[in-house]
Amino acid sequence: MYTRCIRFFLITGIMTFFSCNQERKSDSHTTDSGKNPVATLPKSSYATGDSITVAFTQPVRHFEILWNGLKISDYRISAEKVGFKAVSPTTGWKQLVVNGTTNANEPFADTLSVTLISDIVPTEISYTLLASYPHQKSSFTEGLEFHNHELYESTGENGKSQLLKVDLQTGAILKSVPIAEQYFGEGMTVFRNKIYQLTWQSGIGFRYHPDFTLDKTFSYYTQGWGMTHNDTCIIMGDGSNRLFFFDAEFEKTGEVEVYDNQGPVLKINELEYVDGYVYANIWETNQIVQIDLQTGKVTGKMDMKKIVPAEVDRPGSSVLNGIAYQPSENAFYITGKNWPSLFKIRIATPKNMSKKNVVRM
Ligand SMILES: [Ca+2]
Repeated sequence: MYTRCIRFFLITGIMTFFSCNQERKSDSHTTDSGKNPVATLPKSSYATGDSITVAFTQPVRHFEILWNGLKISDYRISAEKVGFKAVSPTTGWKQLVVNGTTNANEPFADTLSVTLISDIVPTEISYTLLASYPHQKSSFTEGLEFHNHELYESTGENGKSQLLKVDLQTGAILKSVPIAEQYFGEGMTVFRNKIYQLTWQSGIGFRYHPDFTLDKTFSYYTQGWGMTHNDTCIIMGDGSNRLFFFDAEFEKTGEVEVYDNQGPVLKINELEYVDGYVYANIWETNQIVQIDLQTGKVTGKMDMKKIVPAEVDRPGSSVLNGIAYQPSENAFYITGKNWPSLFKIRIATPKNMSKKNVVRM
């Protein structure tokens, strides 16, 4: 009741203020309220949990705020501004609609865009190098994944792209299938006993049976970069800060935008899903980020510089690009495009990181 009373007096006060303000302004100029927005945002980027401020350009009689389609009832009013909490489970673009009636009895409905970045400072994740293995220098690695203790790899470049099964100990190619010259191979993953392989800019992917015979092709309307999966869906990146979710027939079922506390995390490349998090190379860097798949927030970062072979540490070409997790060893295997080595590492689990069960369909 106390809160309601305060709100009543605040609203009464702000309406009186707006009315007085209206009278002062009416002598100086006229405003076409049908064209100019009544509700505005002083800034459009906020961290999740921040207070969002909506400013009114003219006095309003009453208003309503819809945040991602839901009416906001808990807000604070001061002077010509209204503030409310940017509550959202995910980062990224959000829609804010403010509608109502001005003191001049003009209805208004303004649609505003808000971008939510992460409110978390990513933890620097440490790791231990456990072993190294040979890796085919001819392999322009675009995808790397274990399935039933066997190592699969997808390679790129037109005329050289392949799907491979590789012997971990020797780097020898145990099984391979080339893809046609016009395609540039990209990420791969094994989902529900089928092998999926993306191409870069062709919008065409390949689905194989376990014996590497082609099952079908599928299409998508963005670039193909990294790919991984969890129990319920395939997860794919396109080089932006977005991860897309697909079912087994490659019908899109959702997406999440990835942000750290500085802004969008772009150039997300090779992917590996482990316990609710996606680990991703950032293209042309030695960095792997840990992404909370439920929220899109980057929770941790790893600098892989200390394992990058000196002879291949060149931007734009032989870059870090391969992450595979072997659950039976709790170990990650890391390599890069045309690297001579593949490294086995174990990462230290940050104290604030919990195993998650993520369901996205
Ligand atoms: Ca992978």
